Formats: sequence, C-alpha cells, structure tokens
Amino acid sequence: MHLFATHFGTYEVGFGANGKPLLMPFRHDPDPSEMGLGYLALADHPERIRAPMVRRSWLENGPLAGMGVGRGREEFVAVDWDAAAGLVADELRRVRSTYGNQAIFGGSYGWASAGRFHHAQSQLKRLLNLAGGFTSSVNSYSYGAAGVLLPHILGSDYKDACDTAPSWNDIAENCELLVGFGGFRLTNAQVEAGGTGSHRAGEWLRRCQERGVRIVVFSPTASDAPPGPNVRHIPLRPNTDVAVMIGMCHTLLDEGLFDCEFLKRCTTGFGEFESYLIGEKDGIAKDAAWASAISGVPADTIIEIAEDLHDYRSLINVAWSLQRARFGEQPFWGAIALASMTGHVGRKGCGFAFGLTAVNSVGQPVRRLKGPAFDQGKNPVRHFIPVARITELLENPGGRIDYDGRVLGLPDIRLLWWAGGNPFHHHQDLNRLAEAFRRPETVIVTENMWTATAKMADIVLPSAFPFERDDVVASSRDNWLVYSRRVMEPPEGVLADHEAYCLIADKLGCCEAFDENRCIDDWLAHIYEGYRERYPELPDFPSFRSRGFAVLDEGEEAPAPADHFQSFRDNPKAVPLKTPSGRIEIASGTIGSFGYPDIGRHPAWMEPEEWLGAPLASQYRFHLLSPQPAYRLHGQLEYGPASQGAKLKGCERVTLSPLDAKELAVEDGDLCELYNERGRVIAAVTIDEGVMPGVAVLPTGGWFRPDGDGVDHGGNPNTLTPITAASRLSQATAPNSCLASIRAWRGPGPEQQHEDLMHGPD
Ligand SMILES: Nc1nc2c(c(=O)[nH]1)N[C@H]1C(S)=C(S)[C@@H](COP(=O)(O)OP(=O)(O)OC[C@H]3O[C@@H](n4cnc5c(=O)[nH]c(N)nc54)[C@H](O)[C@@H]3O)O[C@H]1N2
Ligand SMILES: Nc1nc2c(c(=O)[nH]1)N[C@H]1C(S)=C(S)[C@@H](COP(=O)(O)OP(=O)(O)OC[C@H]3O[C@@H](n4cnc5c(=O)[nH]c(N)nc54)[C@H](O)[C@@H]3O)O[C@H]1N2
Ligand SMILES: [Mo]
Repeated sequence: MHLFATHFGTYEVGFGANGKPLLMPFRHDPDPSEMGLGYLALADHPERIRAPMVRRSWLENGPLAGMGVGRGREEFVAVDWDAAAGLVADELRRVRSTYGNQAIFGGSYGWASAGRFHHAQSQLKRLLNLAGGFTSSVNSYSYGAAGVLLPHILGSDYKDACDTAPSWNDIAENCELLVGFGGFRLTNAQVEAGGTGSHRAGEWLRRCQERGVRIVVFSPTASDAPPGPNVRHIPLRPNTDVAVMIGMCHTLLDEGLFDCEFLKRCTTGFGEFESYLIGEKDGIAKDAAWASAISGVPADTIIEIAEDLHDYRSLINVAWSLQRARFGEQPFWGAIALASMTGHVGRKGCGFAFGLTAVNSVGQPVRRLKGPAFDQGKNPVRHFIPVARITELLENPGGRIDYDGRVLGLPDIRLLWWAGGNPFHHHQDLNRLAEAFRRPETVIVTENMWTATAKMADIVLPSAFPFERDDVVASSRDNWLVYSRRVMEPPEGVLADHEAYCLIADKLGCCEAFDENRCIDDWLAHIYEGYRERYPELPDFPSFRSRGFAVLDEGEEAPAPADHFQSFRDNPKAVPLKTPSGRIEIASGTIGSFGYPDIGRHPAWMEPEEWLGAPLASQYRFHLLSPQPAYRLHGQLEYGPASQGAKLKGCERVTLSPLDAKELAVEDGDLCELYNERGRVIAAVTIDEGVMPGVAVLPTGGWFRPDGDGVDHGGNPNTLTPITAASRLSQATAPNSCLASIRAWRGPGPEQQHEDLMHGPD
C-alpha cells in the first residue's frame, strides 16, 4: 500500500481524475483527521521556498557589516547549492574559531515532520556536533512546567508527558467520575508527535460515557466539554484552577472526607499543606468561599464536586494548557494533592492524569514502539537554555538565569540556526523576539515555506516536504510503524535536509562521519532493523515496505499496560517512587530549598501578573487564551485548505461572549484589533455563548505578518503574549497568562493587505 504518514495520521495515496496524486483517509484509521487531506496543495504554493536564498546585504557585505538590522526587512538573492553550502560552512568555521562553539545556537525547538530519519532537529544536531557542538535547549513548549516539576513530586519516571495517565480501558471499566480541568479538546487528539495509524481518543471518551462515567469540565469555554451524555461544564476564570483545587482540599479536610491512611503511607508533606489550607500562618482559610471569590465558581459547586471526588471512584485530569501559564506548576501539583486526599490514587483508572486527549496517545492501551532514533552524536558544548528562554539568551549575553536549582550562564550567541521549528509561531512577544533575532551575526533557517522565521534569516536553505521523500514513521508512544513513501519529487533546487547537510559536511571535511557512506535507503533499512532487534515479531524490511505498515499486537486485544501507581499504592515501601522520600511529595523539601519566590514548598495559589483579578485588568479587560488550532498543526498547513477554509474574511477568528461583543459593539464576522503594550493583532469576531465574559480565545498558528505599523494581520496570538516564565523552577513558557484589550478594526482587511505585506523573497 502506498502510504504517507504525518503527525496528524496516515493517509493512502491515490490518483484523481486529472491524474494528479491525492490523499485519502487510511482504511485502518477509525477517525482520520481531515487536516492532512489537502497537504499536497502546499507543494507548489507561492510561499514555497524554491532555492537557497541569502539576504542581499549579508551576501554582498558579509556578516559583520550592518549586522542584523536588515533582517526581516531586506530582499533575498537566490544562490546555487554549492555556493550556499560554502557560505554556511565558512560561517560555521569563522564563528567557531573566533568565538568558540558555544556561540552557535542550534536548539531548534519545533515539531518539524513525523519520520525517524528525516527528523529535522536530529539531522542538524548531528551536523553541528561534528562541527564541534552548539548551545542547545532542554524541555518543551508542550509540557515545560510539568516536565520539571513532576520528577520532584512523583519521581524521575514521570518526566514524560504521557506516562502518568491510567489507560482508557481502565478508566472506562473502573472510573465513575472524570473531572477535567481544561476539559477534553478533542480536536487536539488528531495529532500525535511521530504519527499514528489509528485515532482512538474520541472513541475512548465516548466509551467511557456509554459506560456511565460522569464527566465534569472546568474551563473558561464550553467547547472544552465533549458532546454526549453525563457531561457538565463549569466555567471558571482562566489561571484559577489551583484555587478551586485548594478550595476542594479544604472542603475534604473540613468535612473529614479524606483518606488519612493513604496520605500517611504514600505521601509526604501533608501536614505543611494542611497548615496552608487552614491558614495557620496567613490567617486565611482556603475554603470554598475563598476559592469561589478567586475563580468565579460558586462555593456550593466546589463543595459538591469535592465531595463527589471522594465519594465516587474518581479521576482528575489536567490539560497541559494549564501549565503553559504563570505559576503553571501549581495546578499540576494541586491536582496531585487533591487526588491524594480523595484516596483514589493507584486504584485502577482513578487518581490523576495529565493530558488525556491532548494528543492521541495519552491513555492508549497499547504496547509502545521504543525504537532507535537517527543518531545525533555527542555535543561537546555544555551550555543550554530551558527552551522558552530564547529571547533572554539573545538579549543578554553573559547573563544568568535560575533553573531547577541551578544557575545557568548565557553564552554570547553569534550564529543561530533553526531547522524544523518556527519560533515566530511558537515563542511569545514576537515583536521583542524580532529585535532579539537581529542581534546575532548570522541567522540560518532550514524551511520549506516562507514562514516568519525564514524571513528573519540571512541564509535560507529550502527543505523538501515530507511527501517528497521516503521515511520510516513511528511514534515512541504508539504501536504503528509506517513506511511513508514519497508522493512526488521536490522542485528542482529543493533538497531534503539530509542531502543539504551532506553538501555542507563535505565542505567541512566530515562527509563520511555524517553519512557513514549510507544512502537514504540504507539509512531507512538500518533504522527499521533497529526496531526489529527490539521487536523480533516485526516483518522484514522488504515485507514492511511493500505492505506499507506494521502494528505491534495487530488484531489482538490491547494489553493493559502496568500501572505503576497501583503497585506503589499496594506496597509503597517495596515499590517506592523515585523521589527523595520514595512517596508522593505534597510538600517538597528540594523545591523549597531552592528558595525561589515564585514556587514554594507545596501547592499554593499565587496571583499571576496577568489574570482577570489583577490590577492590570482594569486597563486590559480580556484574558486571552491561545489554544491549539483545530484545522492545522501549529503554523504548519496554514495554507492548506482546512486552515484557509476555517478563516473568516481571510482572518483568524477570535471567539468572544455575546455580552462582550455587545459591549464592544462588534458583530459576528466584524474585524477587531486585540492589543496590549506588546503588540497589536487583527482577527475576525466569532460570537459564542459558551465563552466566559472577559475571555477571548485566539488559537495559535496564524502566520505573524506585521505591517509597517507593527500590526499583525496574520492573527498570531504571540504578538500579545508575554515571555514571562511559569517560574524560576521550570523557566517554562506561559502564554496562557495574557491580558489584552479589544476594539473594532476599521482599517483594511488582510485580503487587501496581503500583497503589500509580502516582502523579502521575490
Ligand atoms: N500562545 C501560545 N503559543 C504556543 C502554544 C500555546 O499554547 N499558546 N503552544 C506551544 C507548543 S505546545 C508548541 S509544541 C509549539 C509548536 O511550535 P513549532 O513546533 O515551532 O510549530 P510548527 O509550526 O510545527 O513548526 C515546525 C516547522 O518545521 C517545518 N518543517 C517541517 N518538516 C521539516 C523538515 O523536515 N525540515 C525542516 N527544516 N523543517 C521542517 C515546518 O514547515 C514548520 O514551520 O508552539 C508553542 N506556542
Ligand atoms: N489540531 C491540533 N491538535 C494539536 C496541536 C495542534 O497544533 N493542532 N498541537 C499539539 C500540541 S504540540 C500539544 S502540546 C497539545 C496541547 O494540548 P493542550 O495543552 O491540552 O491544548 P490547548 O488547546 O492549548 O488547551 C486546551 C484547553 O485548555 C483551556 N484552558 C486554557 N487555559 C485554561 C485555564 O487556565 N483553566 C482551564 N480550566 N482551562 C484552560 C482552553 O480553553 C483550551 O481549549 O495539543 C496537540 N494537538
Ligand atoms: Mo506542544
């Protein structure tokens, strides 16, 4: 079977009446995503990069004359691959001999494409490592706060985003009450990093409902509640979930409805938390009335749900979005404390979970394919940043930042190379990032389209789309392996990253070390054989390639994966967690010992600078939420038919409550401007009575397209979001703590503007 595999699923390749290739849903996928069906339309899109391009004054005057001021403002000149490879190799050599390899930033965060071999970051990092190394980055935008917090609270086994949740079949069989803070945004489950052959999350949620699992969703928007029976939506102010959780903890304490024996055996630090709950030091009882005043949830509701969490076999799920906020560690820690008090942790399908439906894999009862990656080699440079500190890194050479109990020195970055990520999609405060991006001497970007990041480069290397190359596609959280076979040739002048880097490696004199004398087919066979060594039941490579896919345990009843919390609960001494106490740390001496002002020893409510209760809210009246887009993957496929079709007048949609729309005197479809001291962005109003008044929802992924006045016509919420970290512990991204104002927009819409705004490439 001819298959093409992506982060949003696997597609069958066929031919249309006009003889052109087209994508069709994969026959084995019960719930295929529409998102990718139009992927091939991007192949000859006008914004495609078709040749290596160099910014004119960089090419003519070199990296030091004029530095980066023209970046993002000047035109590009096409060069051939030999010239481009020579420029890149010379520049790498110059920077490393003048400043040392730590002056090269190659962190390159981003999702790139599915596929084990053409993995953009691995390809680049392998090349940079052979060139002496680079300053790197750690953690993710997805799970930045939780990924640092949870190893302290639950142990090092719980760093990965998908490892805490019980499996869906255990939930369906055993759980009676599923409480979701941040809800279950099912459009997100279309996606899986590394791909999948089978979308199942929606089906599992339905099965839970059929079995009578009651679902309660706390969210500022009703659309986070799934359709179907037994669902209750409770609106709350953004960023206040931890106050609700703490109010529930107080309720359980006050009413004596908590599992004292579990807390004693399996947790540590409850006493300190208890003292906080009753207000021993500050005189404030963190009761339901207190939580209600912060969150807007009626006190009776908080008490009722708290009692139910204790009385029924319950599971508390927290969406990842909650930790993409100021003090984003707190709702995760709070949920663990609350679930521990209910006493259901370690009971089948109960306790706590993080990110059910955030991606397809969380909770899937499958054996996972942990396969070999394309080897990046070793990086001799020790400098790194937590991934979301990129602006500070560029702004503040020689500076220092706190991180997880350490102090990190920020090297002086002279060369920046990004491949497989789009910081002008993903990072916060994009106008500030643009200034920071003008500081290094050279910026190189490997991309397939003229993203805002590519436009900010000096050297742009054009990259083949994933449908223009063969790859072995598998996710380490899934049981599907797909042979993704090229659908068409890339345009002349465009290479797969690996091929481009072979040319550069050749100029650097490390060609053999880079490609090990293997052609791409050899690499694919080599990677696949790595899987077969671990899973001997897989077919041989030629059979796999001709069938197009292989599935672990195909056709068998999914084995329920072992739930470590069950054995821990049964015998915490024999099967301890890998925390200092061996138990769940409701208070953490380690975190306390760091002495950070923005995270303490136990879960607590801390007031973000930007939320609806902040003094700043009298100036900027809306809390802006920026969830994941339903019709594309981040900024990818923005020009695909699904994403374009979801726009209104060519604009991204911002969703408002009817009350706010009335007050702003805007109607459905009107253009409006969202603004704060960081930027201005245009979007089209969509009115939804499910949105809480005071909240505006603008999904991510619109392409940052500032006009001459700095107004973004692409609808990217990160024009407005702050770079503030969740805390000094994680230094994680926190875009969901953002206040903004809104007014009607009377200027021209993006359709009229678009032509004028295209700058850079000809
Ligand atoms: N406000 C706000 N901001 C957010 C979030 C939020 O919730 N709110 N969420 C954050 C999260 S969780 C994430 S994960 C990030 C995602 O941010 P990114 O991962 O940076 O977003 P993508 O658009 O997926 O960027 C990947 C880029 O890689 C390119 N690419 C694809 N394949 C290849 C390849 O083979 N080679 C090369 N060289 N390039 C390739 C694509 O064209 C694309 O431009 O955004 C973060 N930003
Ligand atoms: N279609 C599609 N799916 C995707 C992606 C994509 O780009 N497109 N990206 C993928 C990636 S990289 C990731 S990391 C995951 C992210 O998965 P999540 O982080 O779970 O997803 P989000 O869409 O950011 O947020 C989910 C919901 O959280 C709610 N929310 C935000 N702030 C608060 C709050 O303070 N309190 C409460 N109670 N609710 C709040 C919002 O209403 C939002 O709808 O999604 C993945 N899935
Ligand atoms: Mo993410």
